[in-house]
Amino acid sequence: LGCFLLAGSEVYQIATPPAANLDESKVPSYEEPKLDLTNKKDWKTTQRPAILQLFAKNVYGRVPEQKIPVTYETTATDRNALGGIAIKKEVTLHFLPGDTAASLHMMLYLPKNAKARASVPVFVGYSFTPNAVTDTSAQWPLKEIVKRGYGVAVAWYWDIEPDRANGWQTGIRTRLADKLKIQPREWSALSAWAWGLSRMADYLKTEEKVNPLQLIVIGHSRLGKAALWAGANDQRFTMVVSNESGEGGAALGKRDYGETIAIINDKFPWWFSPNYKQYGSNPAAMPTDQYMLLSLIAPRPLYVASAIGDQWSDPKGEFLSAGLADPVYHLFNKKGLETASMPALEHPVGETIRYHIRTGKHDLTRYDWQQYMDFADRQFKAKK
Ligand code: GTR
Repeated sequence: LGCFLLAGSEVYQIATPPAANLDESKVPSYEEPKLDLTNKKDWKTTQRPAILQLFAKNVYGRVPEQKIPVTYETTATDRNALGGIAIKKEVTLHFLPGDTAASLHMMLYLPKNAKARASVPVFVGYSFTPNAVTDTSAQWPLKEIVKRGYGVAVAWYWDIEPDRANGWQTGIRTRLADKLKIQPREWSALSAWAWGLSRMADYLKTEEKVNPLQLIVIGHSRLGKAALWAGANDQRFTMVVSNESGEGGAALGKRDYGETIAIINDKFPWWFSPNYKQYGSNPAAMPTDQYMLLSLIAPRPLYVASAIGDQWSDPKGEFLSAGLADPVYHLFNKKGLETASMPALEHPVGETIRYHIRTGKHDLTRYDWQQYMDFADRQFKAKK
């Protein structure tokens, strides 16, 4: 009937998931929870906090609000990085005195030619690879980003929690349990990764060359889920980019296409809260859906991107989800996606919510980055 997955001493009970549906004509009808919107004030003071809580309770677990002292150690500075166009700093964020493993190793690249007193917008995100590899990774076209006047702050997500079933035992969920006053099973790997992104933001606020009002949180796939959850919790991220975040990210969970809640909880139970498991067999019972997570980003600029070769992430479900967030943007007199028909390949659409679907497979590409920078240029132009 079901199976048990043992992850350290954590026990997750999961029903064996049915195979994914990848046929649009076989998508069963589904109903989305309705937001009963009234005005901006009510949204900010009542509805938004309530929805955030629902996601913490049912999907990701909490992100602890407890503040802890963090020390910053600059371990290297290269004033001639990326062929001479960037200043590269390597900064370790120490979360626990005397515990070298409770730390995050961040790389920060800033354009060298920025005017003496100017500060720059910065992309903040995790990479799938350790720093030495990320430096030359195709997913991080650092030179091109820096040339366009953006900074990049990037770290390997395994520093916060190794991405495997028992990762929580050696990651910060265990190491910081006392300090943060939260037990490991009250949150999840995704919440831990989101927490780490906020700690990067804390550091960036101390860098005078970084514009504290232009922090763009970005992530691909599972790291896109983390970026969205971080952006929902931490409004210091003034723009949010989801690159093919799919199930548990931008895609609608009640829409049965591609990866499902049952499949993702079966394969990656540690990403989500134990409570999320119950919705695998009954997504209709879920009080939330992912468009509500996107709504929590409002009125900040949001970019949701898909790839045609990445049907597992449900491009259409990501597009529909982005559009369903429009009404909350309207409360702030902002235009959101404003279209019900999916655009052609490589034809980004939308105003404060932007969407594209491109040719190619599941990946974070140069094309994607170019669209994010074009979007950020427009969003931040007035303030640059
Ligand atoms: C897949 C997973 C997706 C996505 C992806 C990734 O295996 O099913 O939800 O997160 O991994 O992170 O590349």
